[in-house]
Amino acid sequence: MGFNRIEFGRHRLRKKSCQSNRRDDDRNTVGPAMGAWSKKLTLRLLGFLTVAGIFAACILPLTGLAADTPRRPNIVIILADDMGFSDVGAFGSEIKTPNFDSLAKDGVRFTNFYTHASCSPTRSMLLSGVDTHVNGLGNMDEWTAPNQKGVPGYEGYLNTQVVTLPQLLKDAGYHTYMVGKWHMGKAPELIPAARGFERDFALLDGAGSYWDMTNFTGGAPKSVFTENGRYLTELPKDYYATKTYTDKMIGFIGANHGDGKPFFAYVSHQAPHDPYHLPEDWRDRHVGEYDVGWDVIREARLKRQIELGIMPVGTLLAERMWFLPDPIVLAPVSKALLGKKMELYVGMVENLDFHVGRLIDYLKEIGEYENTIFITFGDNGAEGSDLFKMITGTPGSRDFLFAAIKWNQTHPNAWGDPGSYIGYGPMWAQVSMTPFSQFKGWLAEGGIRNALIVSGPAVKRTKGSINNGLMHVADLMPTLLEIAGASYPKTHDGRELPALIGKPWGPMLAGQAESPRTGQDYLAWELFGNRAVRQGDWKLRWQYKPYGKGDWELYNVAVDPAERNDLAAKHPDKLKEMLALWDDYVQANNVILPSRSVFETLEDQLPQRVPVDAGYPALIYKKQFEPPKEMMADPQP
Ligand SMILES: [Ca+2]
Repeated sequence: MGFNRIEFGRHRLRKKSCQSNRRDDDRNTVGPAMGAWSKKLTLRLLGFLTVAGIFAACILPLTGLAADTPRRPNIVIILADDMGFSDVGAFGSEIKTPNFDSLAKDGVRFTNFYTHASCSPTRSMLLSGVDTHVNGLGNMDEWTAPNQKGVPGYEGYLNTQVVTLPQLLKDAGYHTYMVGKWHMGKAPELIPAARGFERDFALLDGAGSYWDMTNFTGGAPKSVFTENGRYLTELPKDYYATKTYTDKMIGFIGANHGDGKPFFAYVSHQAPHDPYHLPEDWRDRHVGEYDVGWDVIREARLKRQIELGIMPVGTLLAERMWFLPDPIVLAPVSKALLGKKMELYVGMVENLDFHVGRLIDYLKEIGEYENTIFITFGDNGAEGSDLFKMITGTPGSRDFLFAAIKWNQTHPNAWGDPGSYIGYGPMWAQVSMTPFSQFKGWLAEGGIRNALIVSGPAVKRTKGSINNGLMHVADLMPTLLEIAGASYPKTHDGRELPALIGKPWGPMLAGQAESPRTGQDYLAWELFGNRAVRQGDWKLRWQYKPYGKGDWELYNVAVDPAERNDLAAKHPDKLKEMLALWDDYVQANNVILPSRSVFETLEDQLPQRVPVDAGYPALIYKKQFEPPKEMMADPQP
């Protein structure tokens, strides 16, 4: 029996049997109620102590044991924006991420962890534990369909029907701090300070410049920031997003350090979301290393994943997407320019890792590292869409003109500077999502499966080990409440709260279970009209053409994580079973498929095939015309 579990049980007992002896600081150690897992243990302990005598239980706090009462752990969530499954070294990357890797070495890596396919839907489930179609992010604000407008659950921000994780942790006696990207509402009642964060330094938008307040469109040209509940008029001097967020978080933690309260730190980085803005000394650390192109890097990553045990032996890569060229056909200058985009992305990840390391070092310095749970992951698949093209729109339009003025640093020597906008494109997004297919925005594994690392006092599994249990971002609410000794209430501020969809990780982190889910539990997603369900090894999927078939597809993702082999026709019974789960999900969460989708015309926009055949396109392969030598002559005077 793990140390933590005994502690939980003992305190629970103490609270029940010796109310009068309870001191104030006990309240921070014991919550009003425990999860089922802790309750079971409590009952077991109660049985034991009946024999030992209630008297003994009552004097326990008065003896030496009270002195070593463990403090509740601090909780740090490091959320990376659009970072892919295979982008940290511990998950098979060649990118240098010593700090993420050190957390993996001290903790456990999880290979079957799911988020949602884009930023705000994931974040809404992280902080509420409630399904997106209930919590307000049934669609992204930016893409709400006409038939979803005005429907509860589709507000486009984290609605006020839900209670947030920081609010409940604050109620349970935690300090609650957040830095970085918020993306869940800008009105005063929706900002971090109104949703349970005691201190914040937050970018309320979904993205923007890393150097200043420049945003993307003529309609909303300025990023909105808050600090401790006030909207900022300007940014601090020497602002650089990743660095400033880290500095602010260190400041928040330091300001209250030593007051006996644990803290919850939500470190919601903007990096490595595009545009790739980087200090100069981080831009040129890998010059030329990616000129080999995407196929070689992807193969090398899968090889390492298999060696590490992240992917099973025999795993196949997703096919290169049909509209992407084999890098072999590209001219050297194209390879170098496309490679340079990846170099910048790699710089973004390495710079992020550096600042994560600063936070780790700070916690070590003040003696808090050992008592801190770290949870790190990316919020969705890597970004394969051309966001800049979406932003600039049609030549002559307002947004196009805005970009021409504010985002005009297009020369490769300026990439990384203010005013430059570089994203790495679908070819490199596929690399980031090795071995999966597709990327952010889609419900293929490449859109929703991410690399999760958990380390710290709650983790009793072998350090550095890997687990394949089926997990979900909404699990964090019940998991962290349990760790804090708190519980999810039925009502908050007089309103009835929606049900949690997640499962607590306690038994799994303690090494007593391999997954928080039984074979009967399922996960489901809907975004932009695409749909998916996962139960056990099976995955059901419906996606718009040409990323999907415009029909239901069925995969065994345990043996086919790249979703290469559609088994819908081969397993009609399984298909039917999974469709019933989809119906159940729709019913339970009021899923309204959008009448308009950002993806509905995609089939017309993308090329049907890529020009990789020998001799095509003619322009690339055209040879210099050499006239017959005997017909050549000098110009006449
Ligand atoms: Ca994101």
